[in-house]
Amino acid sequence: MIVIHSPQQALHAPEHEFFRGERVPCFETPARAEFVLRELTARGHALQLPTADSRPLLAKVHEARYLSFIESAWDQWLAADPANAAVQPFPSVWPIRTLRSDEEPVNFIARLGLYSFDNGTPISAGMWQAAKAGADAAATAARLIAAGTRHVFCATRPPGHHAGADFMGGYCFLNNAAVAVEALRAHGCARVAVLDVDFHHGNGTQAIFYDRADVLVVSIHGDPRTEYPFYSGHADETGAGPGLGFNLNLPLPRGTEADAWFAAFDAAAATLARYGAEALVVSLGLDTFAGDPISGFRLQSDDYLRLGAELARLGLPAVLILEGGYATAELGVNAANVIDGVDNG
Ligand code: Q9C
Ligand code: ZN
Repeated sequence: MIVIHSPQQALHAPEHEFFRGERVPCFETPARAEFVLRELTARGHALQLPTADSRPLLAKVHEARYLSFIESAWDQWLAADPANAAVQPFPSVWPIRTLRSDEEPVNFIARLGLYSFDNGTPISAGMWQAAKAGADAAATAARLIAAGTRHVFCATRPPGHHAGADFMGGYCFLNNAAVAVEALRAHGCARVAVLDVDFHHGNGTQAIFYDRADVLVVSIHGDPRTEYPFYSGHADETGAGPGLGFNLNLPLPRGTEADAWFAAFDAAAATLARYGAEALVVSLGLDTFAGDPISGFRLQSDDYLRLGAELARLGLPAVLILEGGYATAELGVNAANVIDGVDNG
């Protein structure tokens, strides 16, 4: 399978995040992509650099003031105080409910809160370059699909499925899956489906397409009653307005093993088949792995070969995009198993 990758991913390397009130080393690291590339290369897959500019697609997916903010966020942080170069910014106040989100605060940390839904998304000096390269990869993959390639994998980070039109969160800044959808549509695919198999509900992708009938979003994830992102991902979220009936959530309890997970996959596949999509975007999170340090499903490495085969069986041209997966040393084998499963399925 063609694999799109940019070395710019390594420019996003924040040191720590907050976990249970403590500062801990980041789970979402450049090493994740390195393990994935190493294994894919060892198995003979061809790497390509992104060649498309995602900028026009980003303008469709995200709000202009949000893009302006994240593109220069690190410079704004340094402008507030040059000593900030050695310190990571985190939001500490958010405009929930009665508070105003129409006015951009002058204070940088307040602006960071305006554009975040958690304090778990560290920004770094190279965040924009890394995230932009990931979005460019998604646009490049969609162009390859439009030119007749069956499957393309974006081995990119930071991930994207928690990022909404005007917010970051869950390690995500730019919604690469949504960029791929818009790119496929710009290339003439009228009906596109997203299948999100990351352990965490892809709240950003859901929100971006929630009122649209031309994009079906299906997600299998940990039940938000107990799992991040908590405030999105319930089964009764089925779309709004013209998009009613075009969003399917399949939440599963913490501890779910392969048999129950693949039963949910069958339900997702049935909905995808009924929709009649022309192309598919897969948000390929691998944090469903039993060894994942921050997630709660129990898939084993061999199950990812089966996942790849099941994805191939959907019979759709597909852009696959790396999302989560934090068992770093096993991430390469798990990702490559999906890719080989698709190729051999
Ligand atoms: N500070 C993805 O898998 N963070 N994102 C938990 C809280 C939430 C995961 C720690 C995990 C986000 C793309
Ligand atoms: Zn995840």
